[in-house]
Amino acid sequence: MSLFDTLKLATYGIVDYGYTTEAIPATLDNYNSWIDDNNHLPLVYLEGLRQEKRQSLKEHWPLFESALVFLFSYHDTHNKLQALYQNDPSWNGLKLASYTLGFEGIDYHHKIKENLIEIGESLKLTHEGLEYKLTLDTHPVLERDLAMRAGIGWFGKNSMLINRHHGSFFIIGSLLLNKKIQNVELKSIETDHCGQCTRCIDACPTDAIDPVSRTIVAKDCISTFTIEQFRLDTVPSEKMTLKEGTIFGCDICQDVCPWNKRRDRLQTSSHIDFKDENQKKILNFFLKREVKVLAEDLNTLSEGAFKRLFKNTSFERSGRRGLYKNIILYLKELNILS
Ligand code: B12
Ligand code: SF4
Ligand code: SF4
Repeated sequence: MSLFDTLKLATYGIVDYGYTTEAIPATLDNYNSWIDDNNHLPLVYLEGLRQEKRQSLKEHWPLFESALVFLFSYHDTHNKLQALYQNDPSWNGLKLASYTLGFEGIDYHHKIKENLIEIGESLKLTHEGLEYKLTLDTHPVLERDLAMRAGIGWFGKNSMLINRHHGSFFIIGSLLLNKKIQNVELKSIETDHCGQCTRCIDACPTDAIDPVSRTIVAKDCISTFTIEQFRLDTVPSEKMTLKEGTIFGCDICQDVCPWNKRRDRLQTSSHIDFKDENQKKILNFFLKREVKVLAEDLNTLSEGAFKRLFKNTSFERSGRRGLYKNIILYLKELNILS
């Protein structure tokens, strides 16, 4: 039986996994020069001590010997959201990053963390003396590079890690291990499959993708502005636009990618059937009401009330104020507000 089956990985929505013993990122120089060129700003948490820790997994966790890297897909949710944007007459024109509705509408930092702990604990049962440490987005680890080293994808020109069979709509979650483990299939490093394509570069509304370095200029990315800069009152990049309705995160450079389109076609269900309570709450609050009414609600709700309403969702972290700021910019750009 493969490790995939033994660990019941499919039950967690994992679509692929890989294994590596390499502690040092293969594209470290690219990361360091990205920081030196200040392309990370305003994301200062990527520099300093956290930059040093990213230089090697042993800097982050001295016990590191190997890693299992998992891809947690939310492509199905992405398809349902696309169906809603295309076919639901009650949709108000706003768009949310599709990961916010994936994972039952629960913040993936919580949901996938639980999954990783369960997988780690079951690995311990069969590997004496095994210890693990998980890495999931917020840890000082170059996770796309880790997945690349594990042989489960390449860096697209949009800077996403793309998997040949599963596209890029997935979250990377990994277990760092204090031992090397046996009976794991080793995958060879994936080659570049972007070829001459430039669809993501052409589609990005803010020209945030640097085609030469294959990285993005963080300050120009809608995702930075709408998710990370939630305390701002001003618009720091002259390129910023939310005209397309992207009020929380942005999927545009992935929507257009042929490697996701291929996956879209393989998906059998694309009904707009969001069943989970959190999903329904998010949809009804953000995507199904007149945008001006939504803005008024966000303006009058207290921060505490908003956090209670969206507890355990991706919106709890960013809070009310950031979303209000995003929606006001959208309304102004559409000349609905002056
Ligand atoms: C900071 C950050 C952001 C920033 C900056 C993104 C960026 N592209 O750098 C912002 C806020 C903009 C952001 C946005 C998003 N993010 Co984010 N983010 C991160 C975080 C915390 C660090 C990324 C980082 O180190 N960036 C620095 C750049 C230089 O490194 P890199 O992106 O890993 O790119 C490598 C390659 O590009 C390579 N490289 C560089 N130049 C070149 C040139 C060549 C020729 C080659 C071959 C390689 C190469 O070197 C780099 C270093 O290894 C990671 C989690 C983590 N701990 O890694 C999540 C992560 C990258 N984000 C993720 C997601 C889902 C998103 C969004 C889709 C969310 C959304 N819907 O809005 C968008 C996508 C925007 C985009 N096109 O990248 C996922 C990506 C999954 C995937 N399939 O790749 C991650 C891995 C989180 C996770 N655990 O799943 N994010
Ligand atoms: S996430 Fe949106 S703004 Fe950022 S690079 Fe992709 S298309 Fe551009
Ligand atoms: S849209 Fe084209 S260039 Fe961009 S990541 Fe996908 S295949 Fe690569």
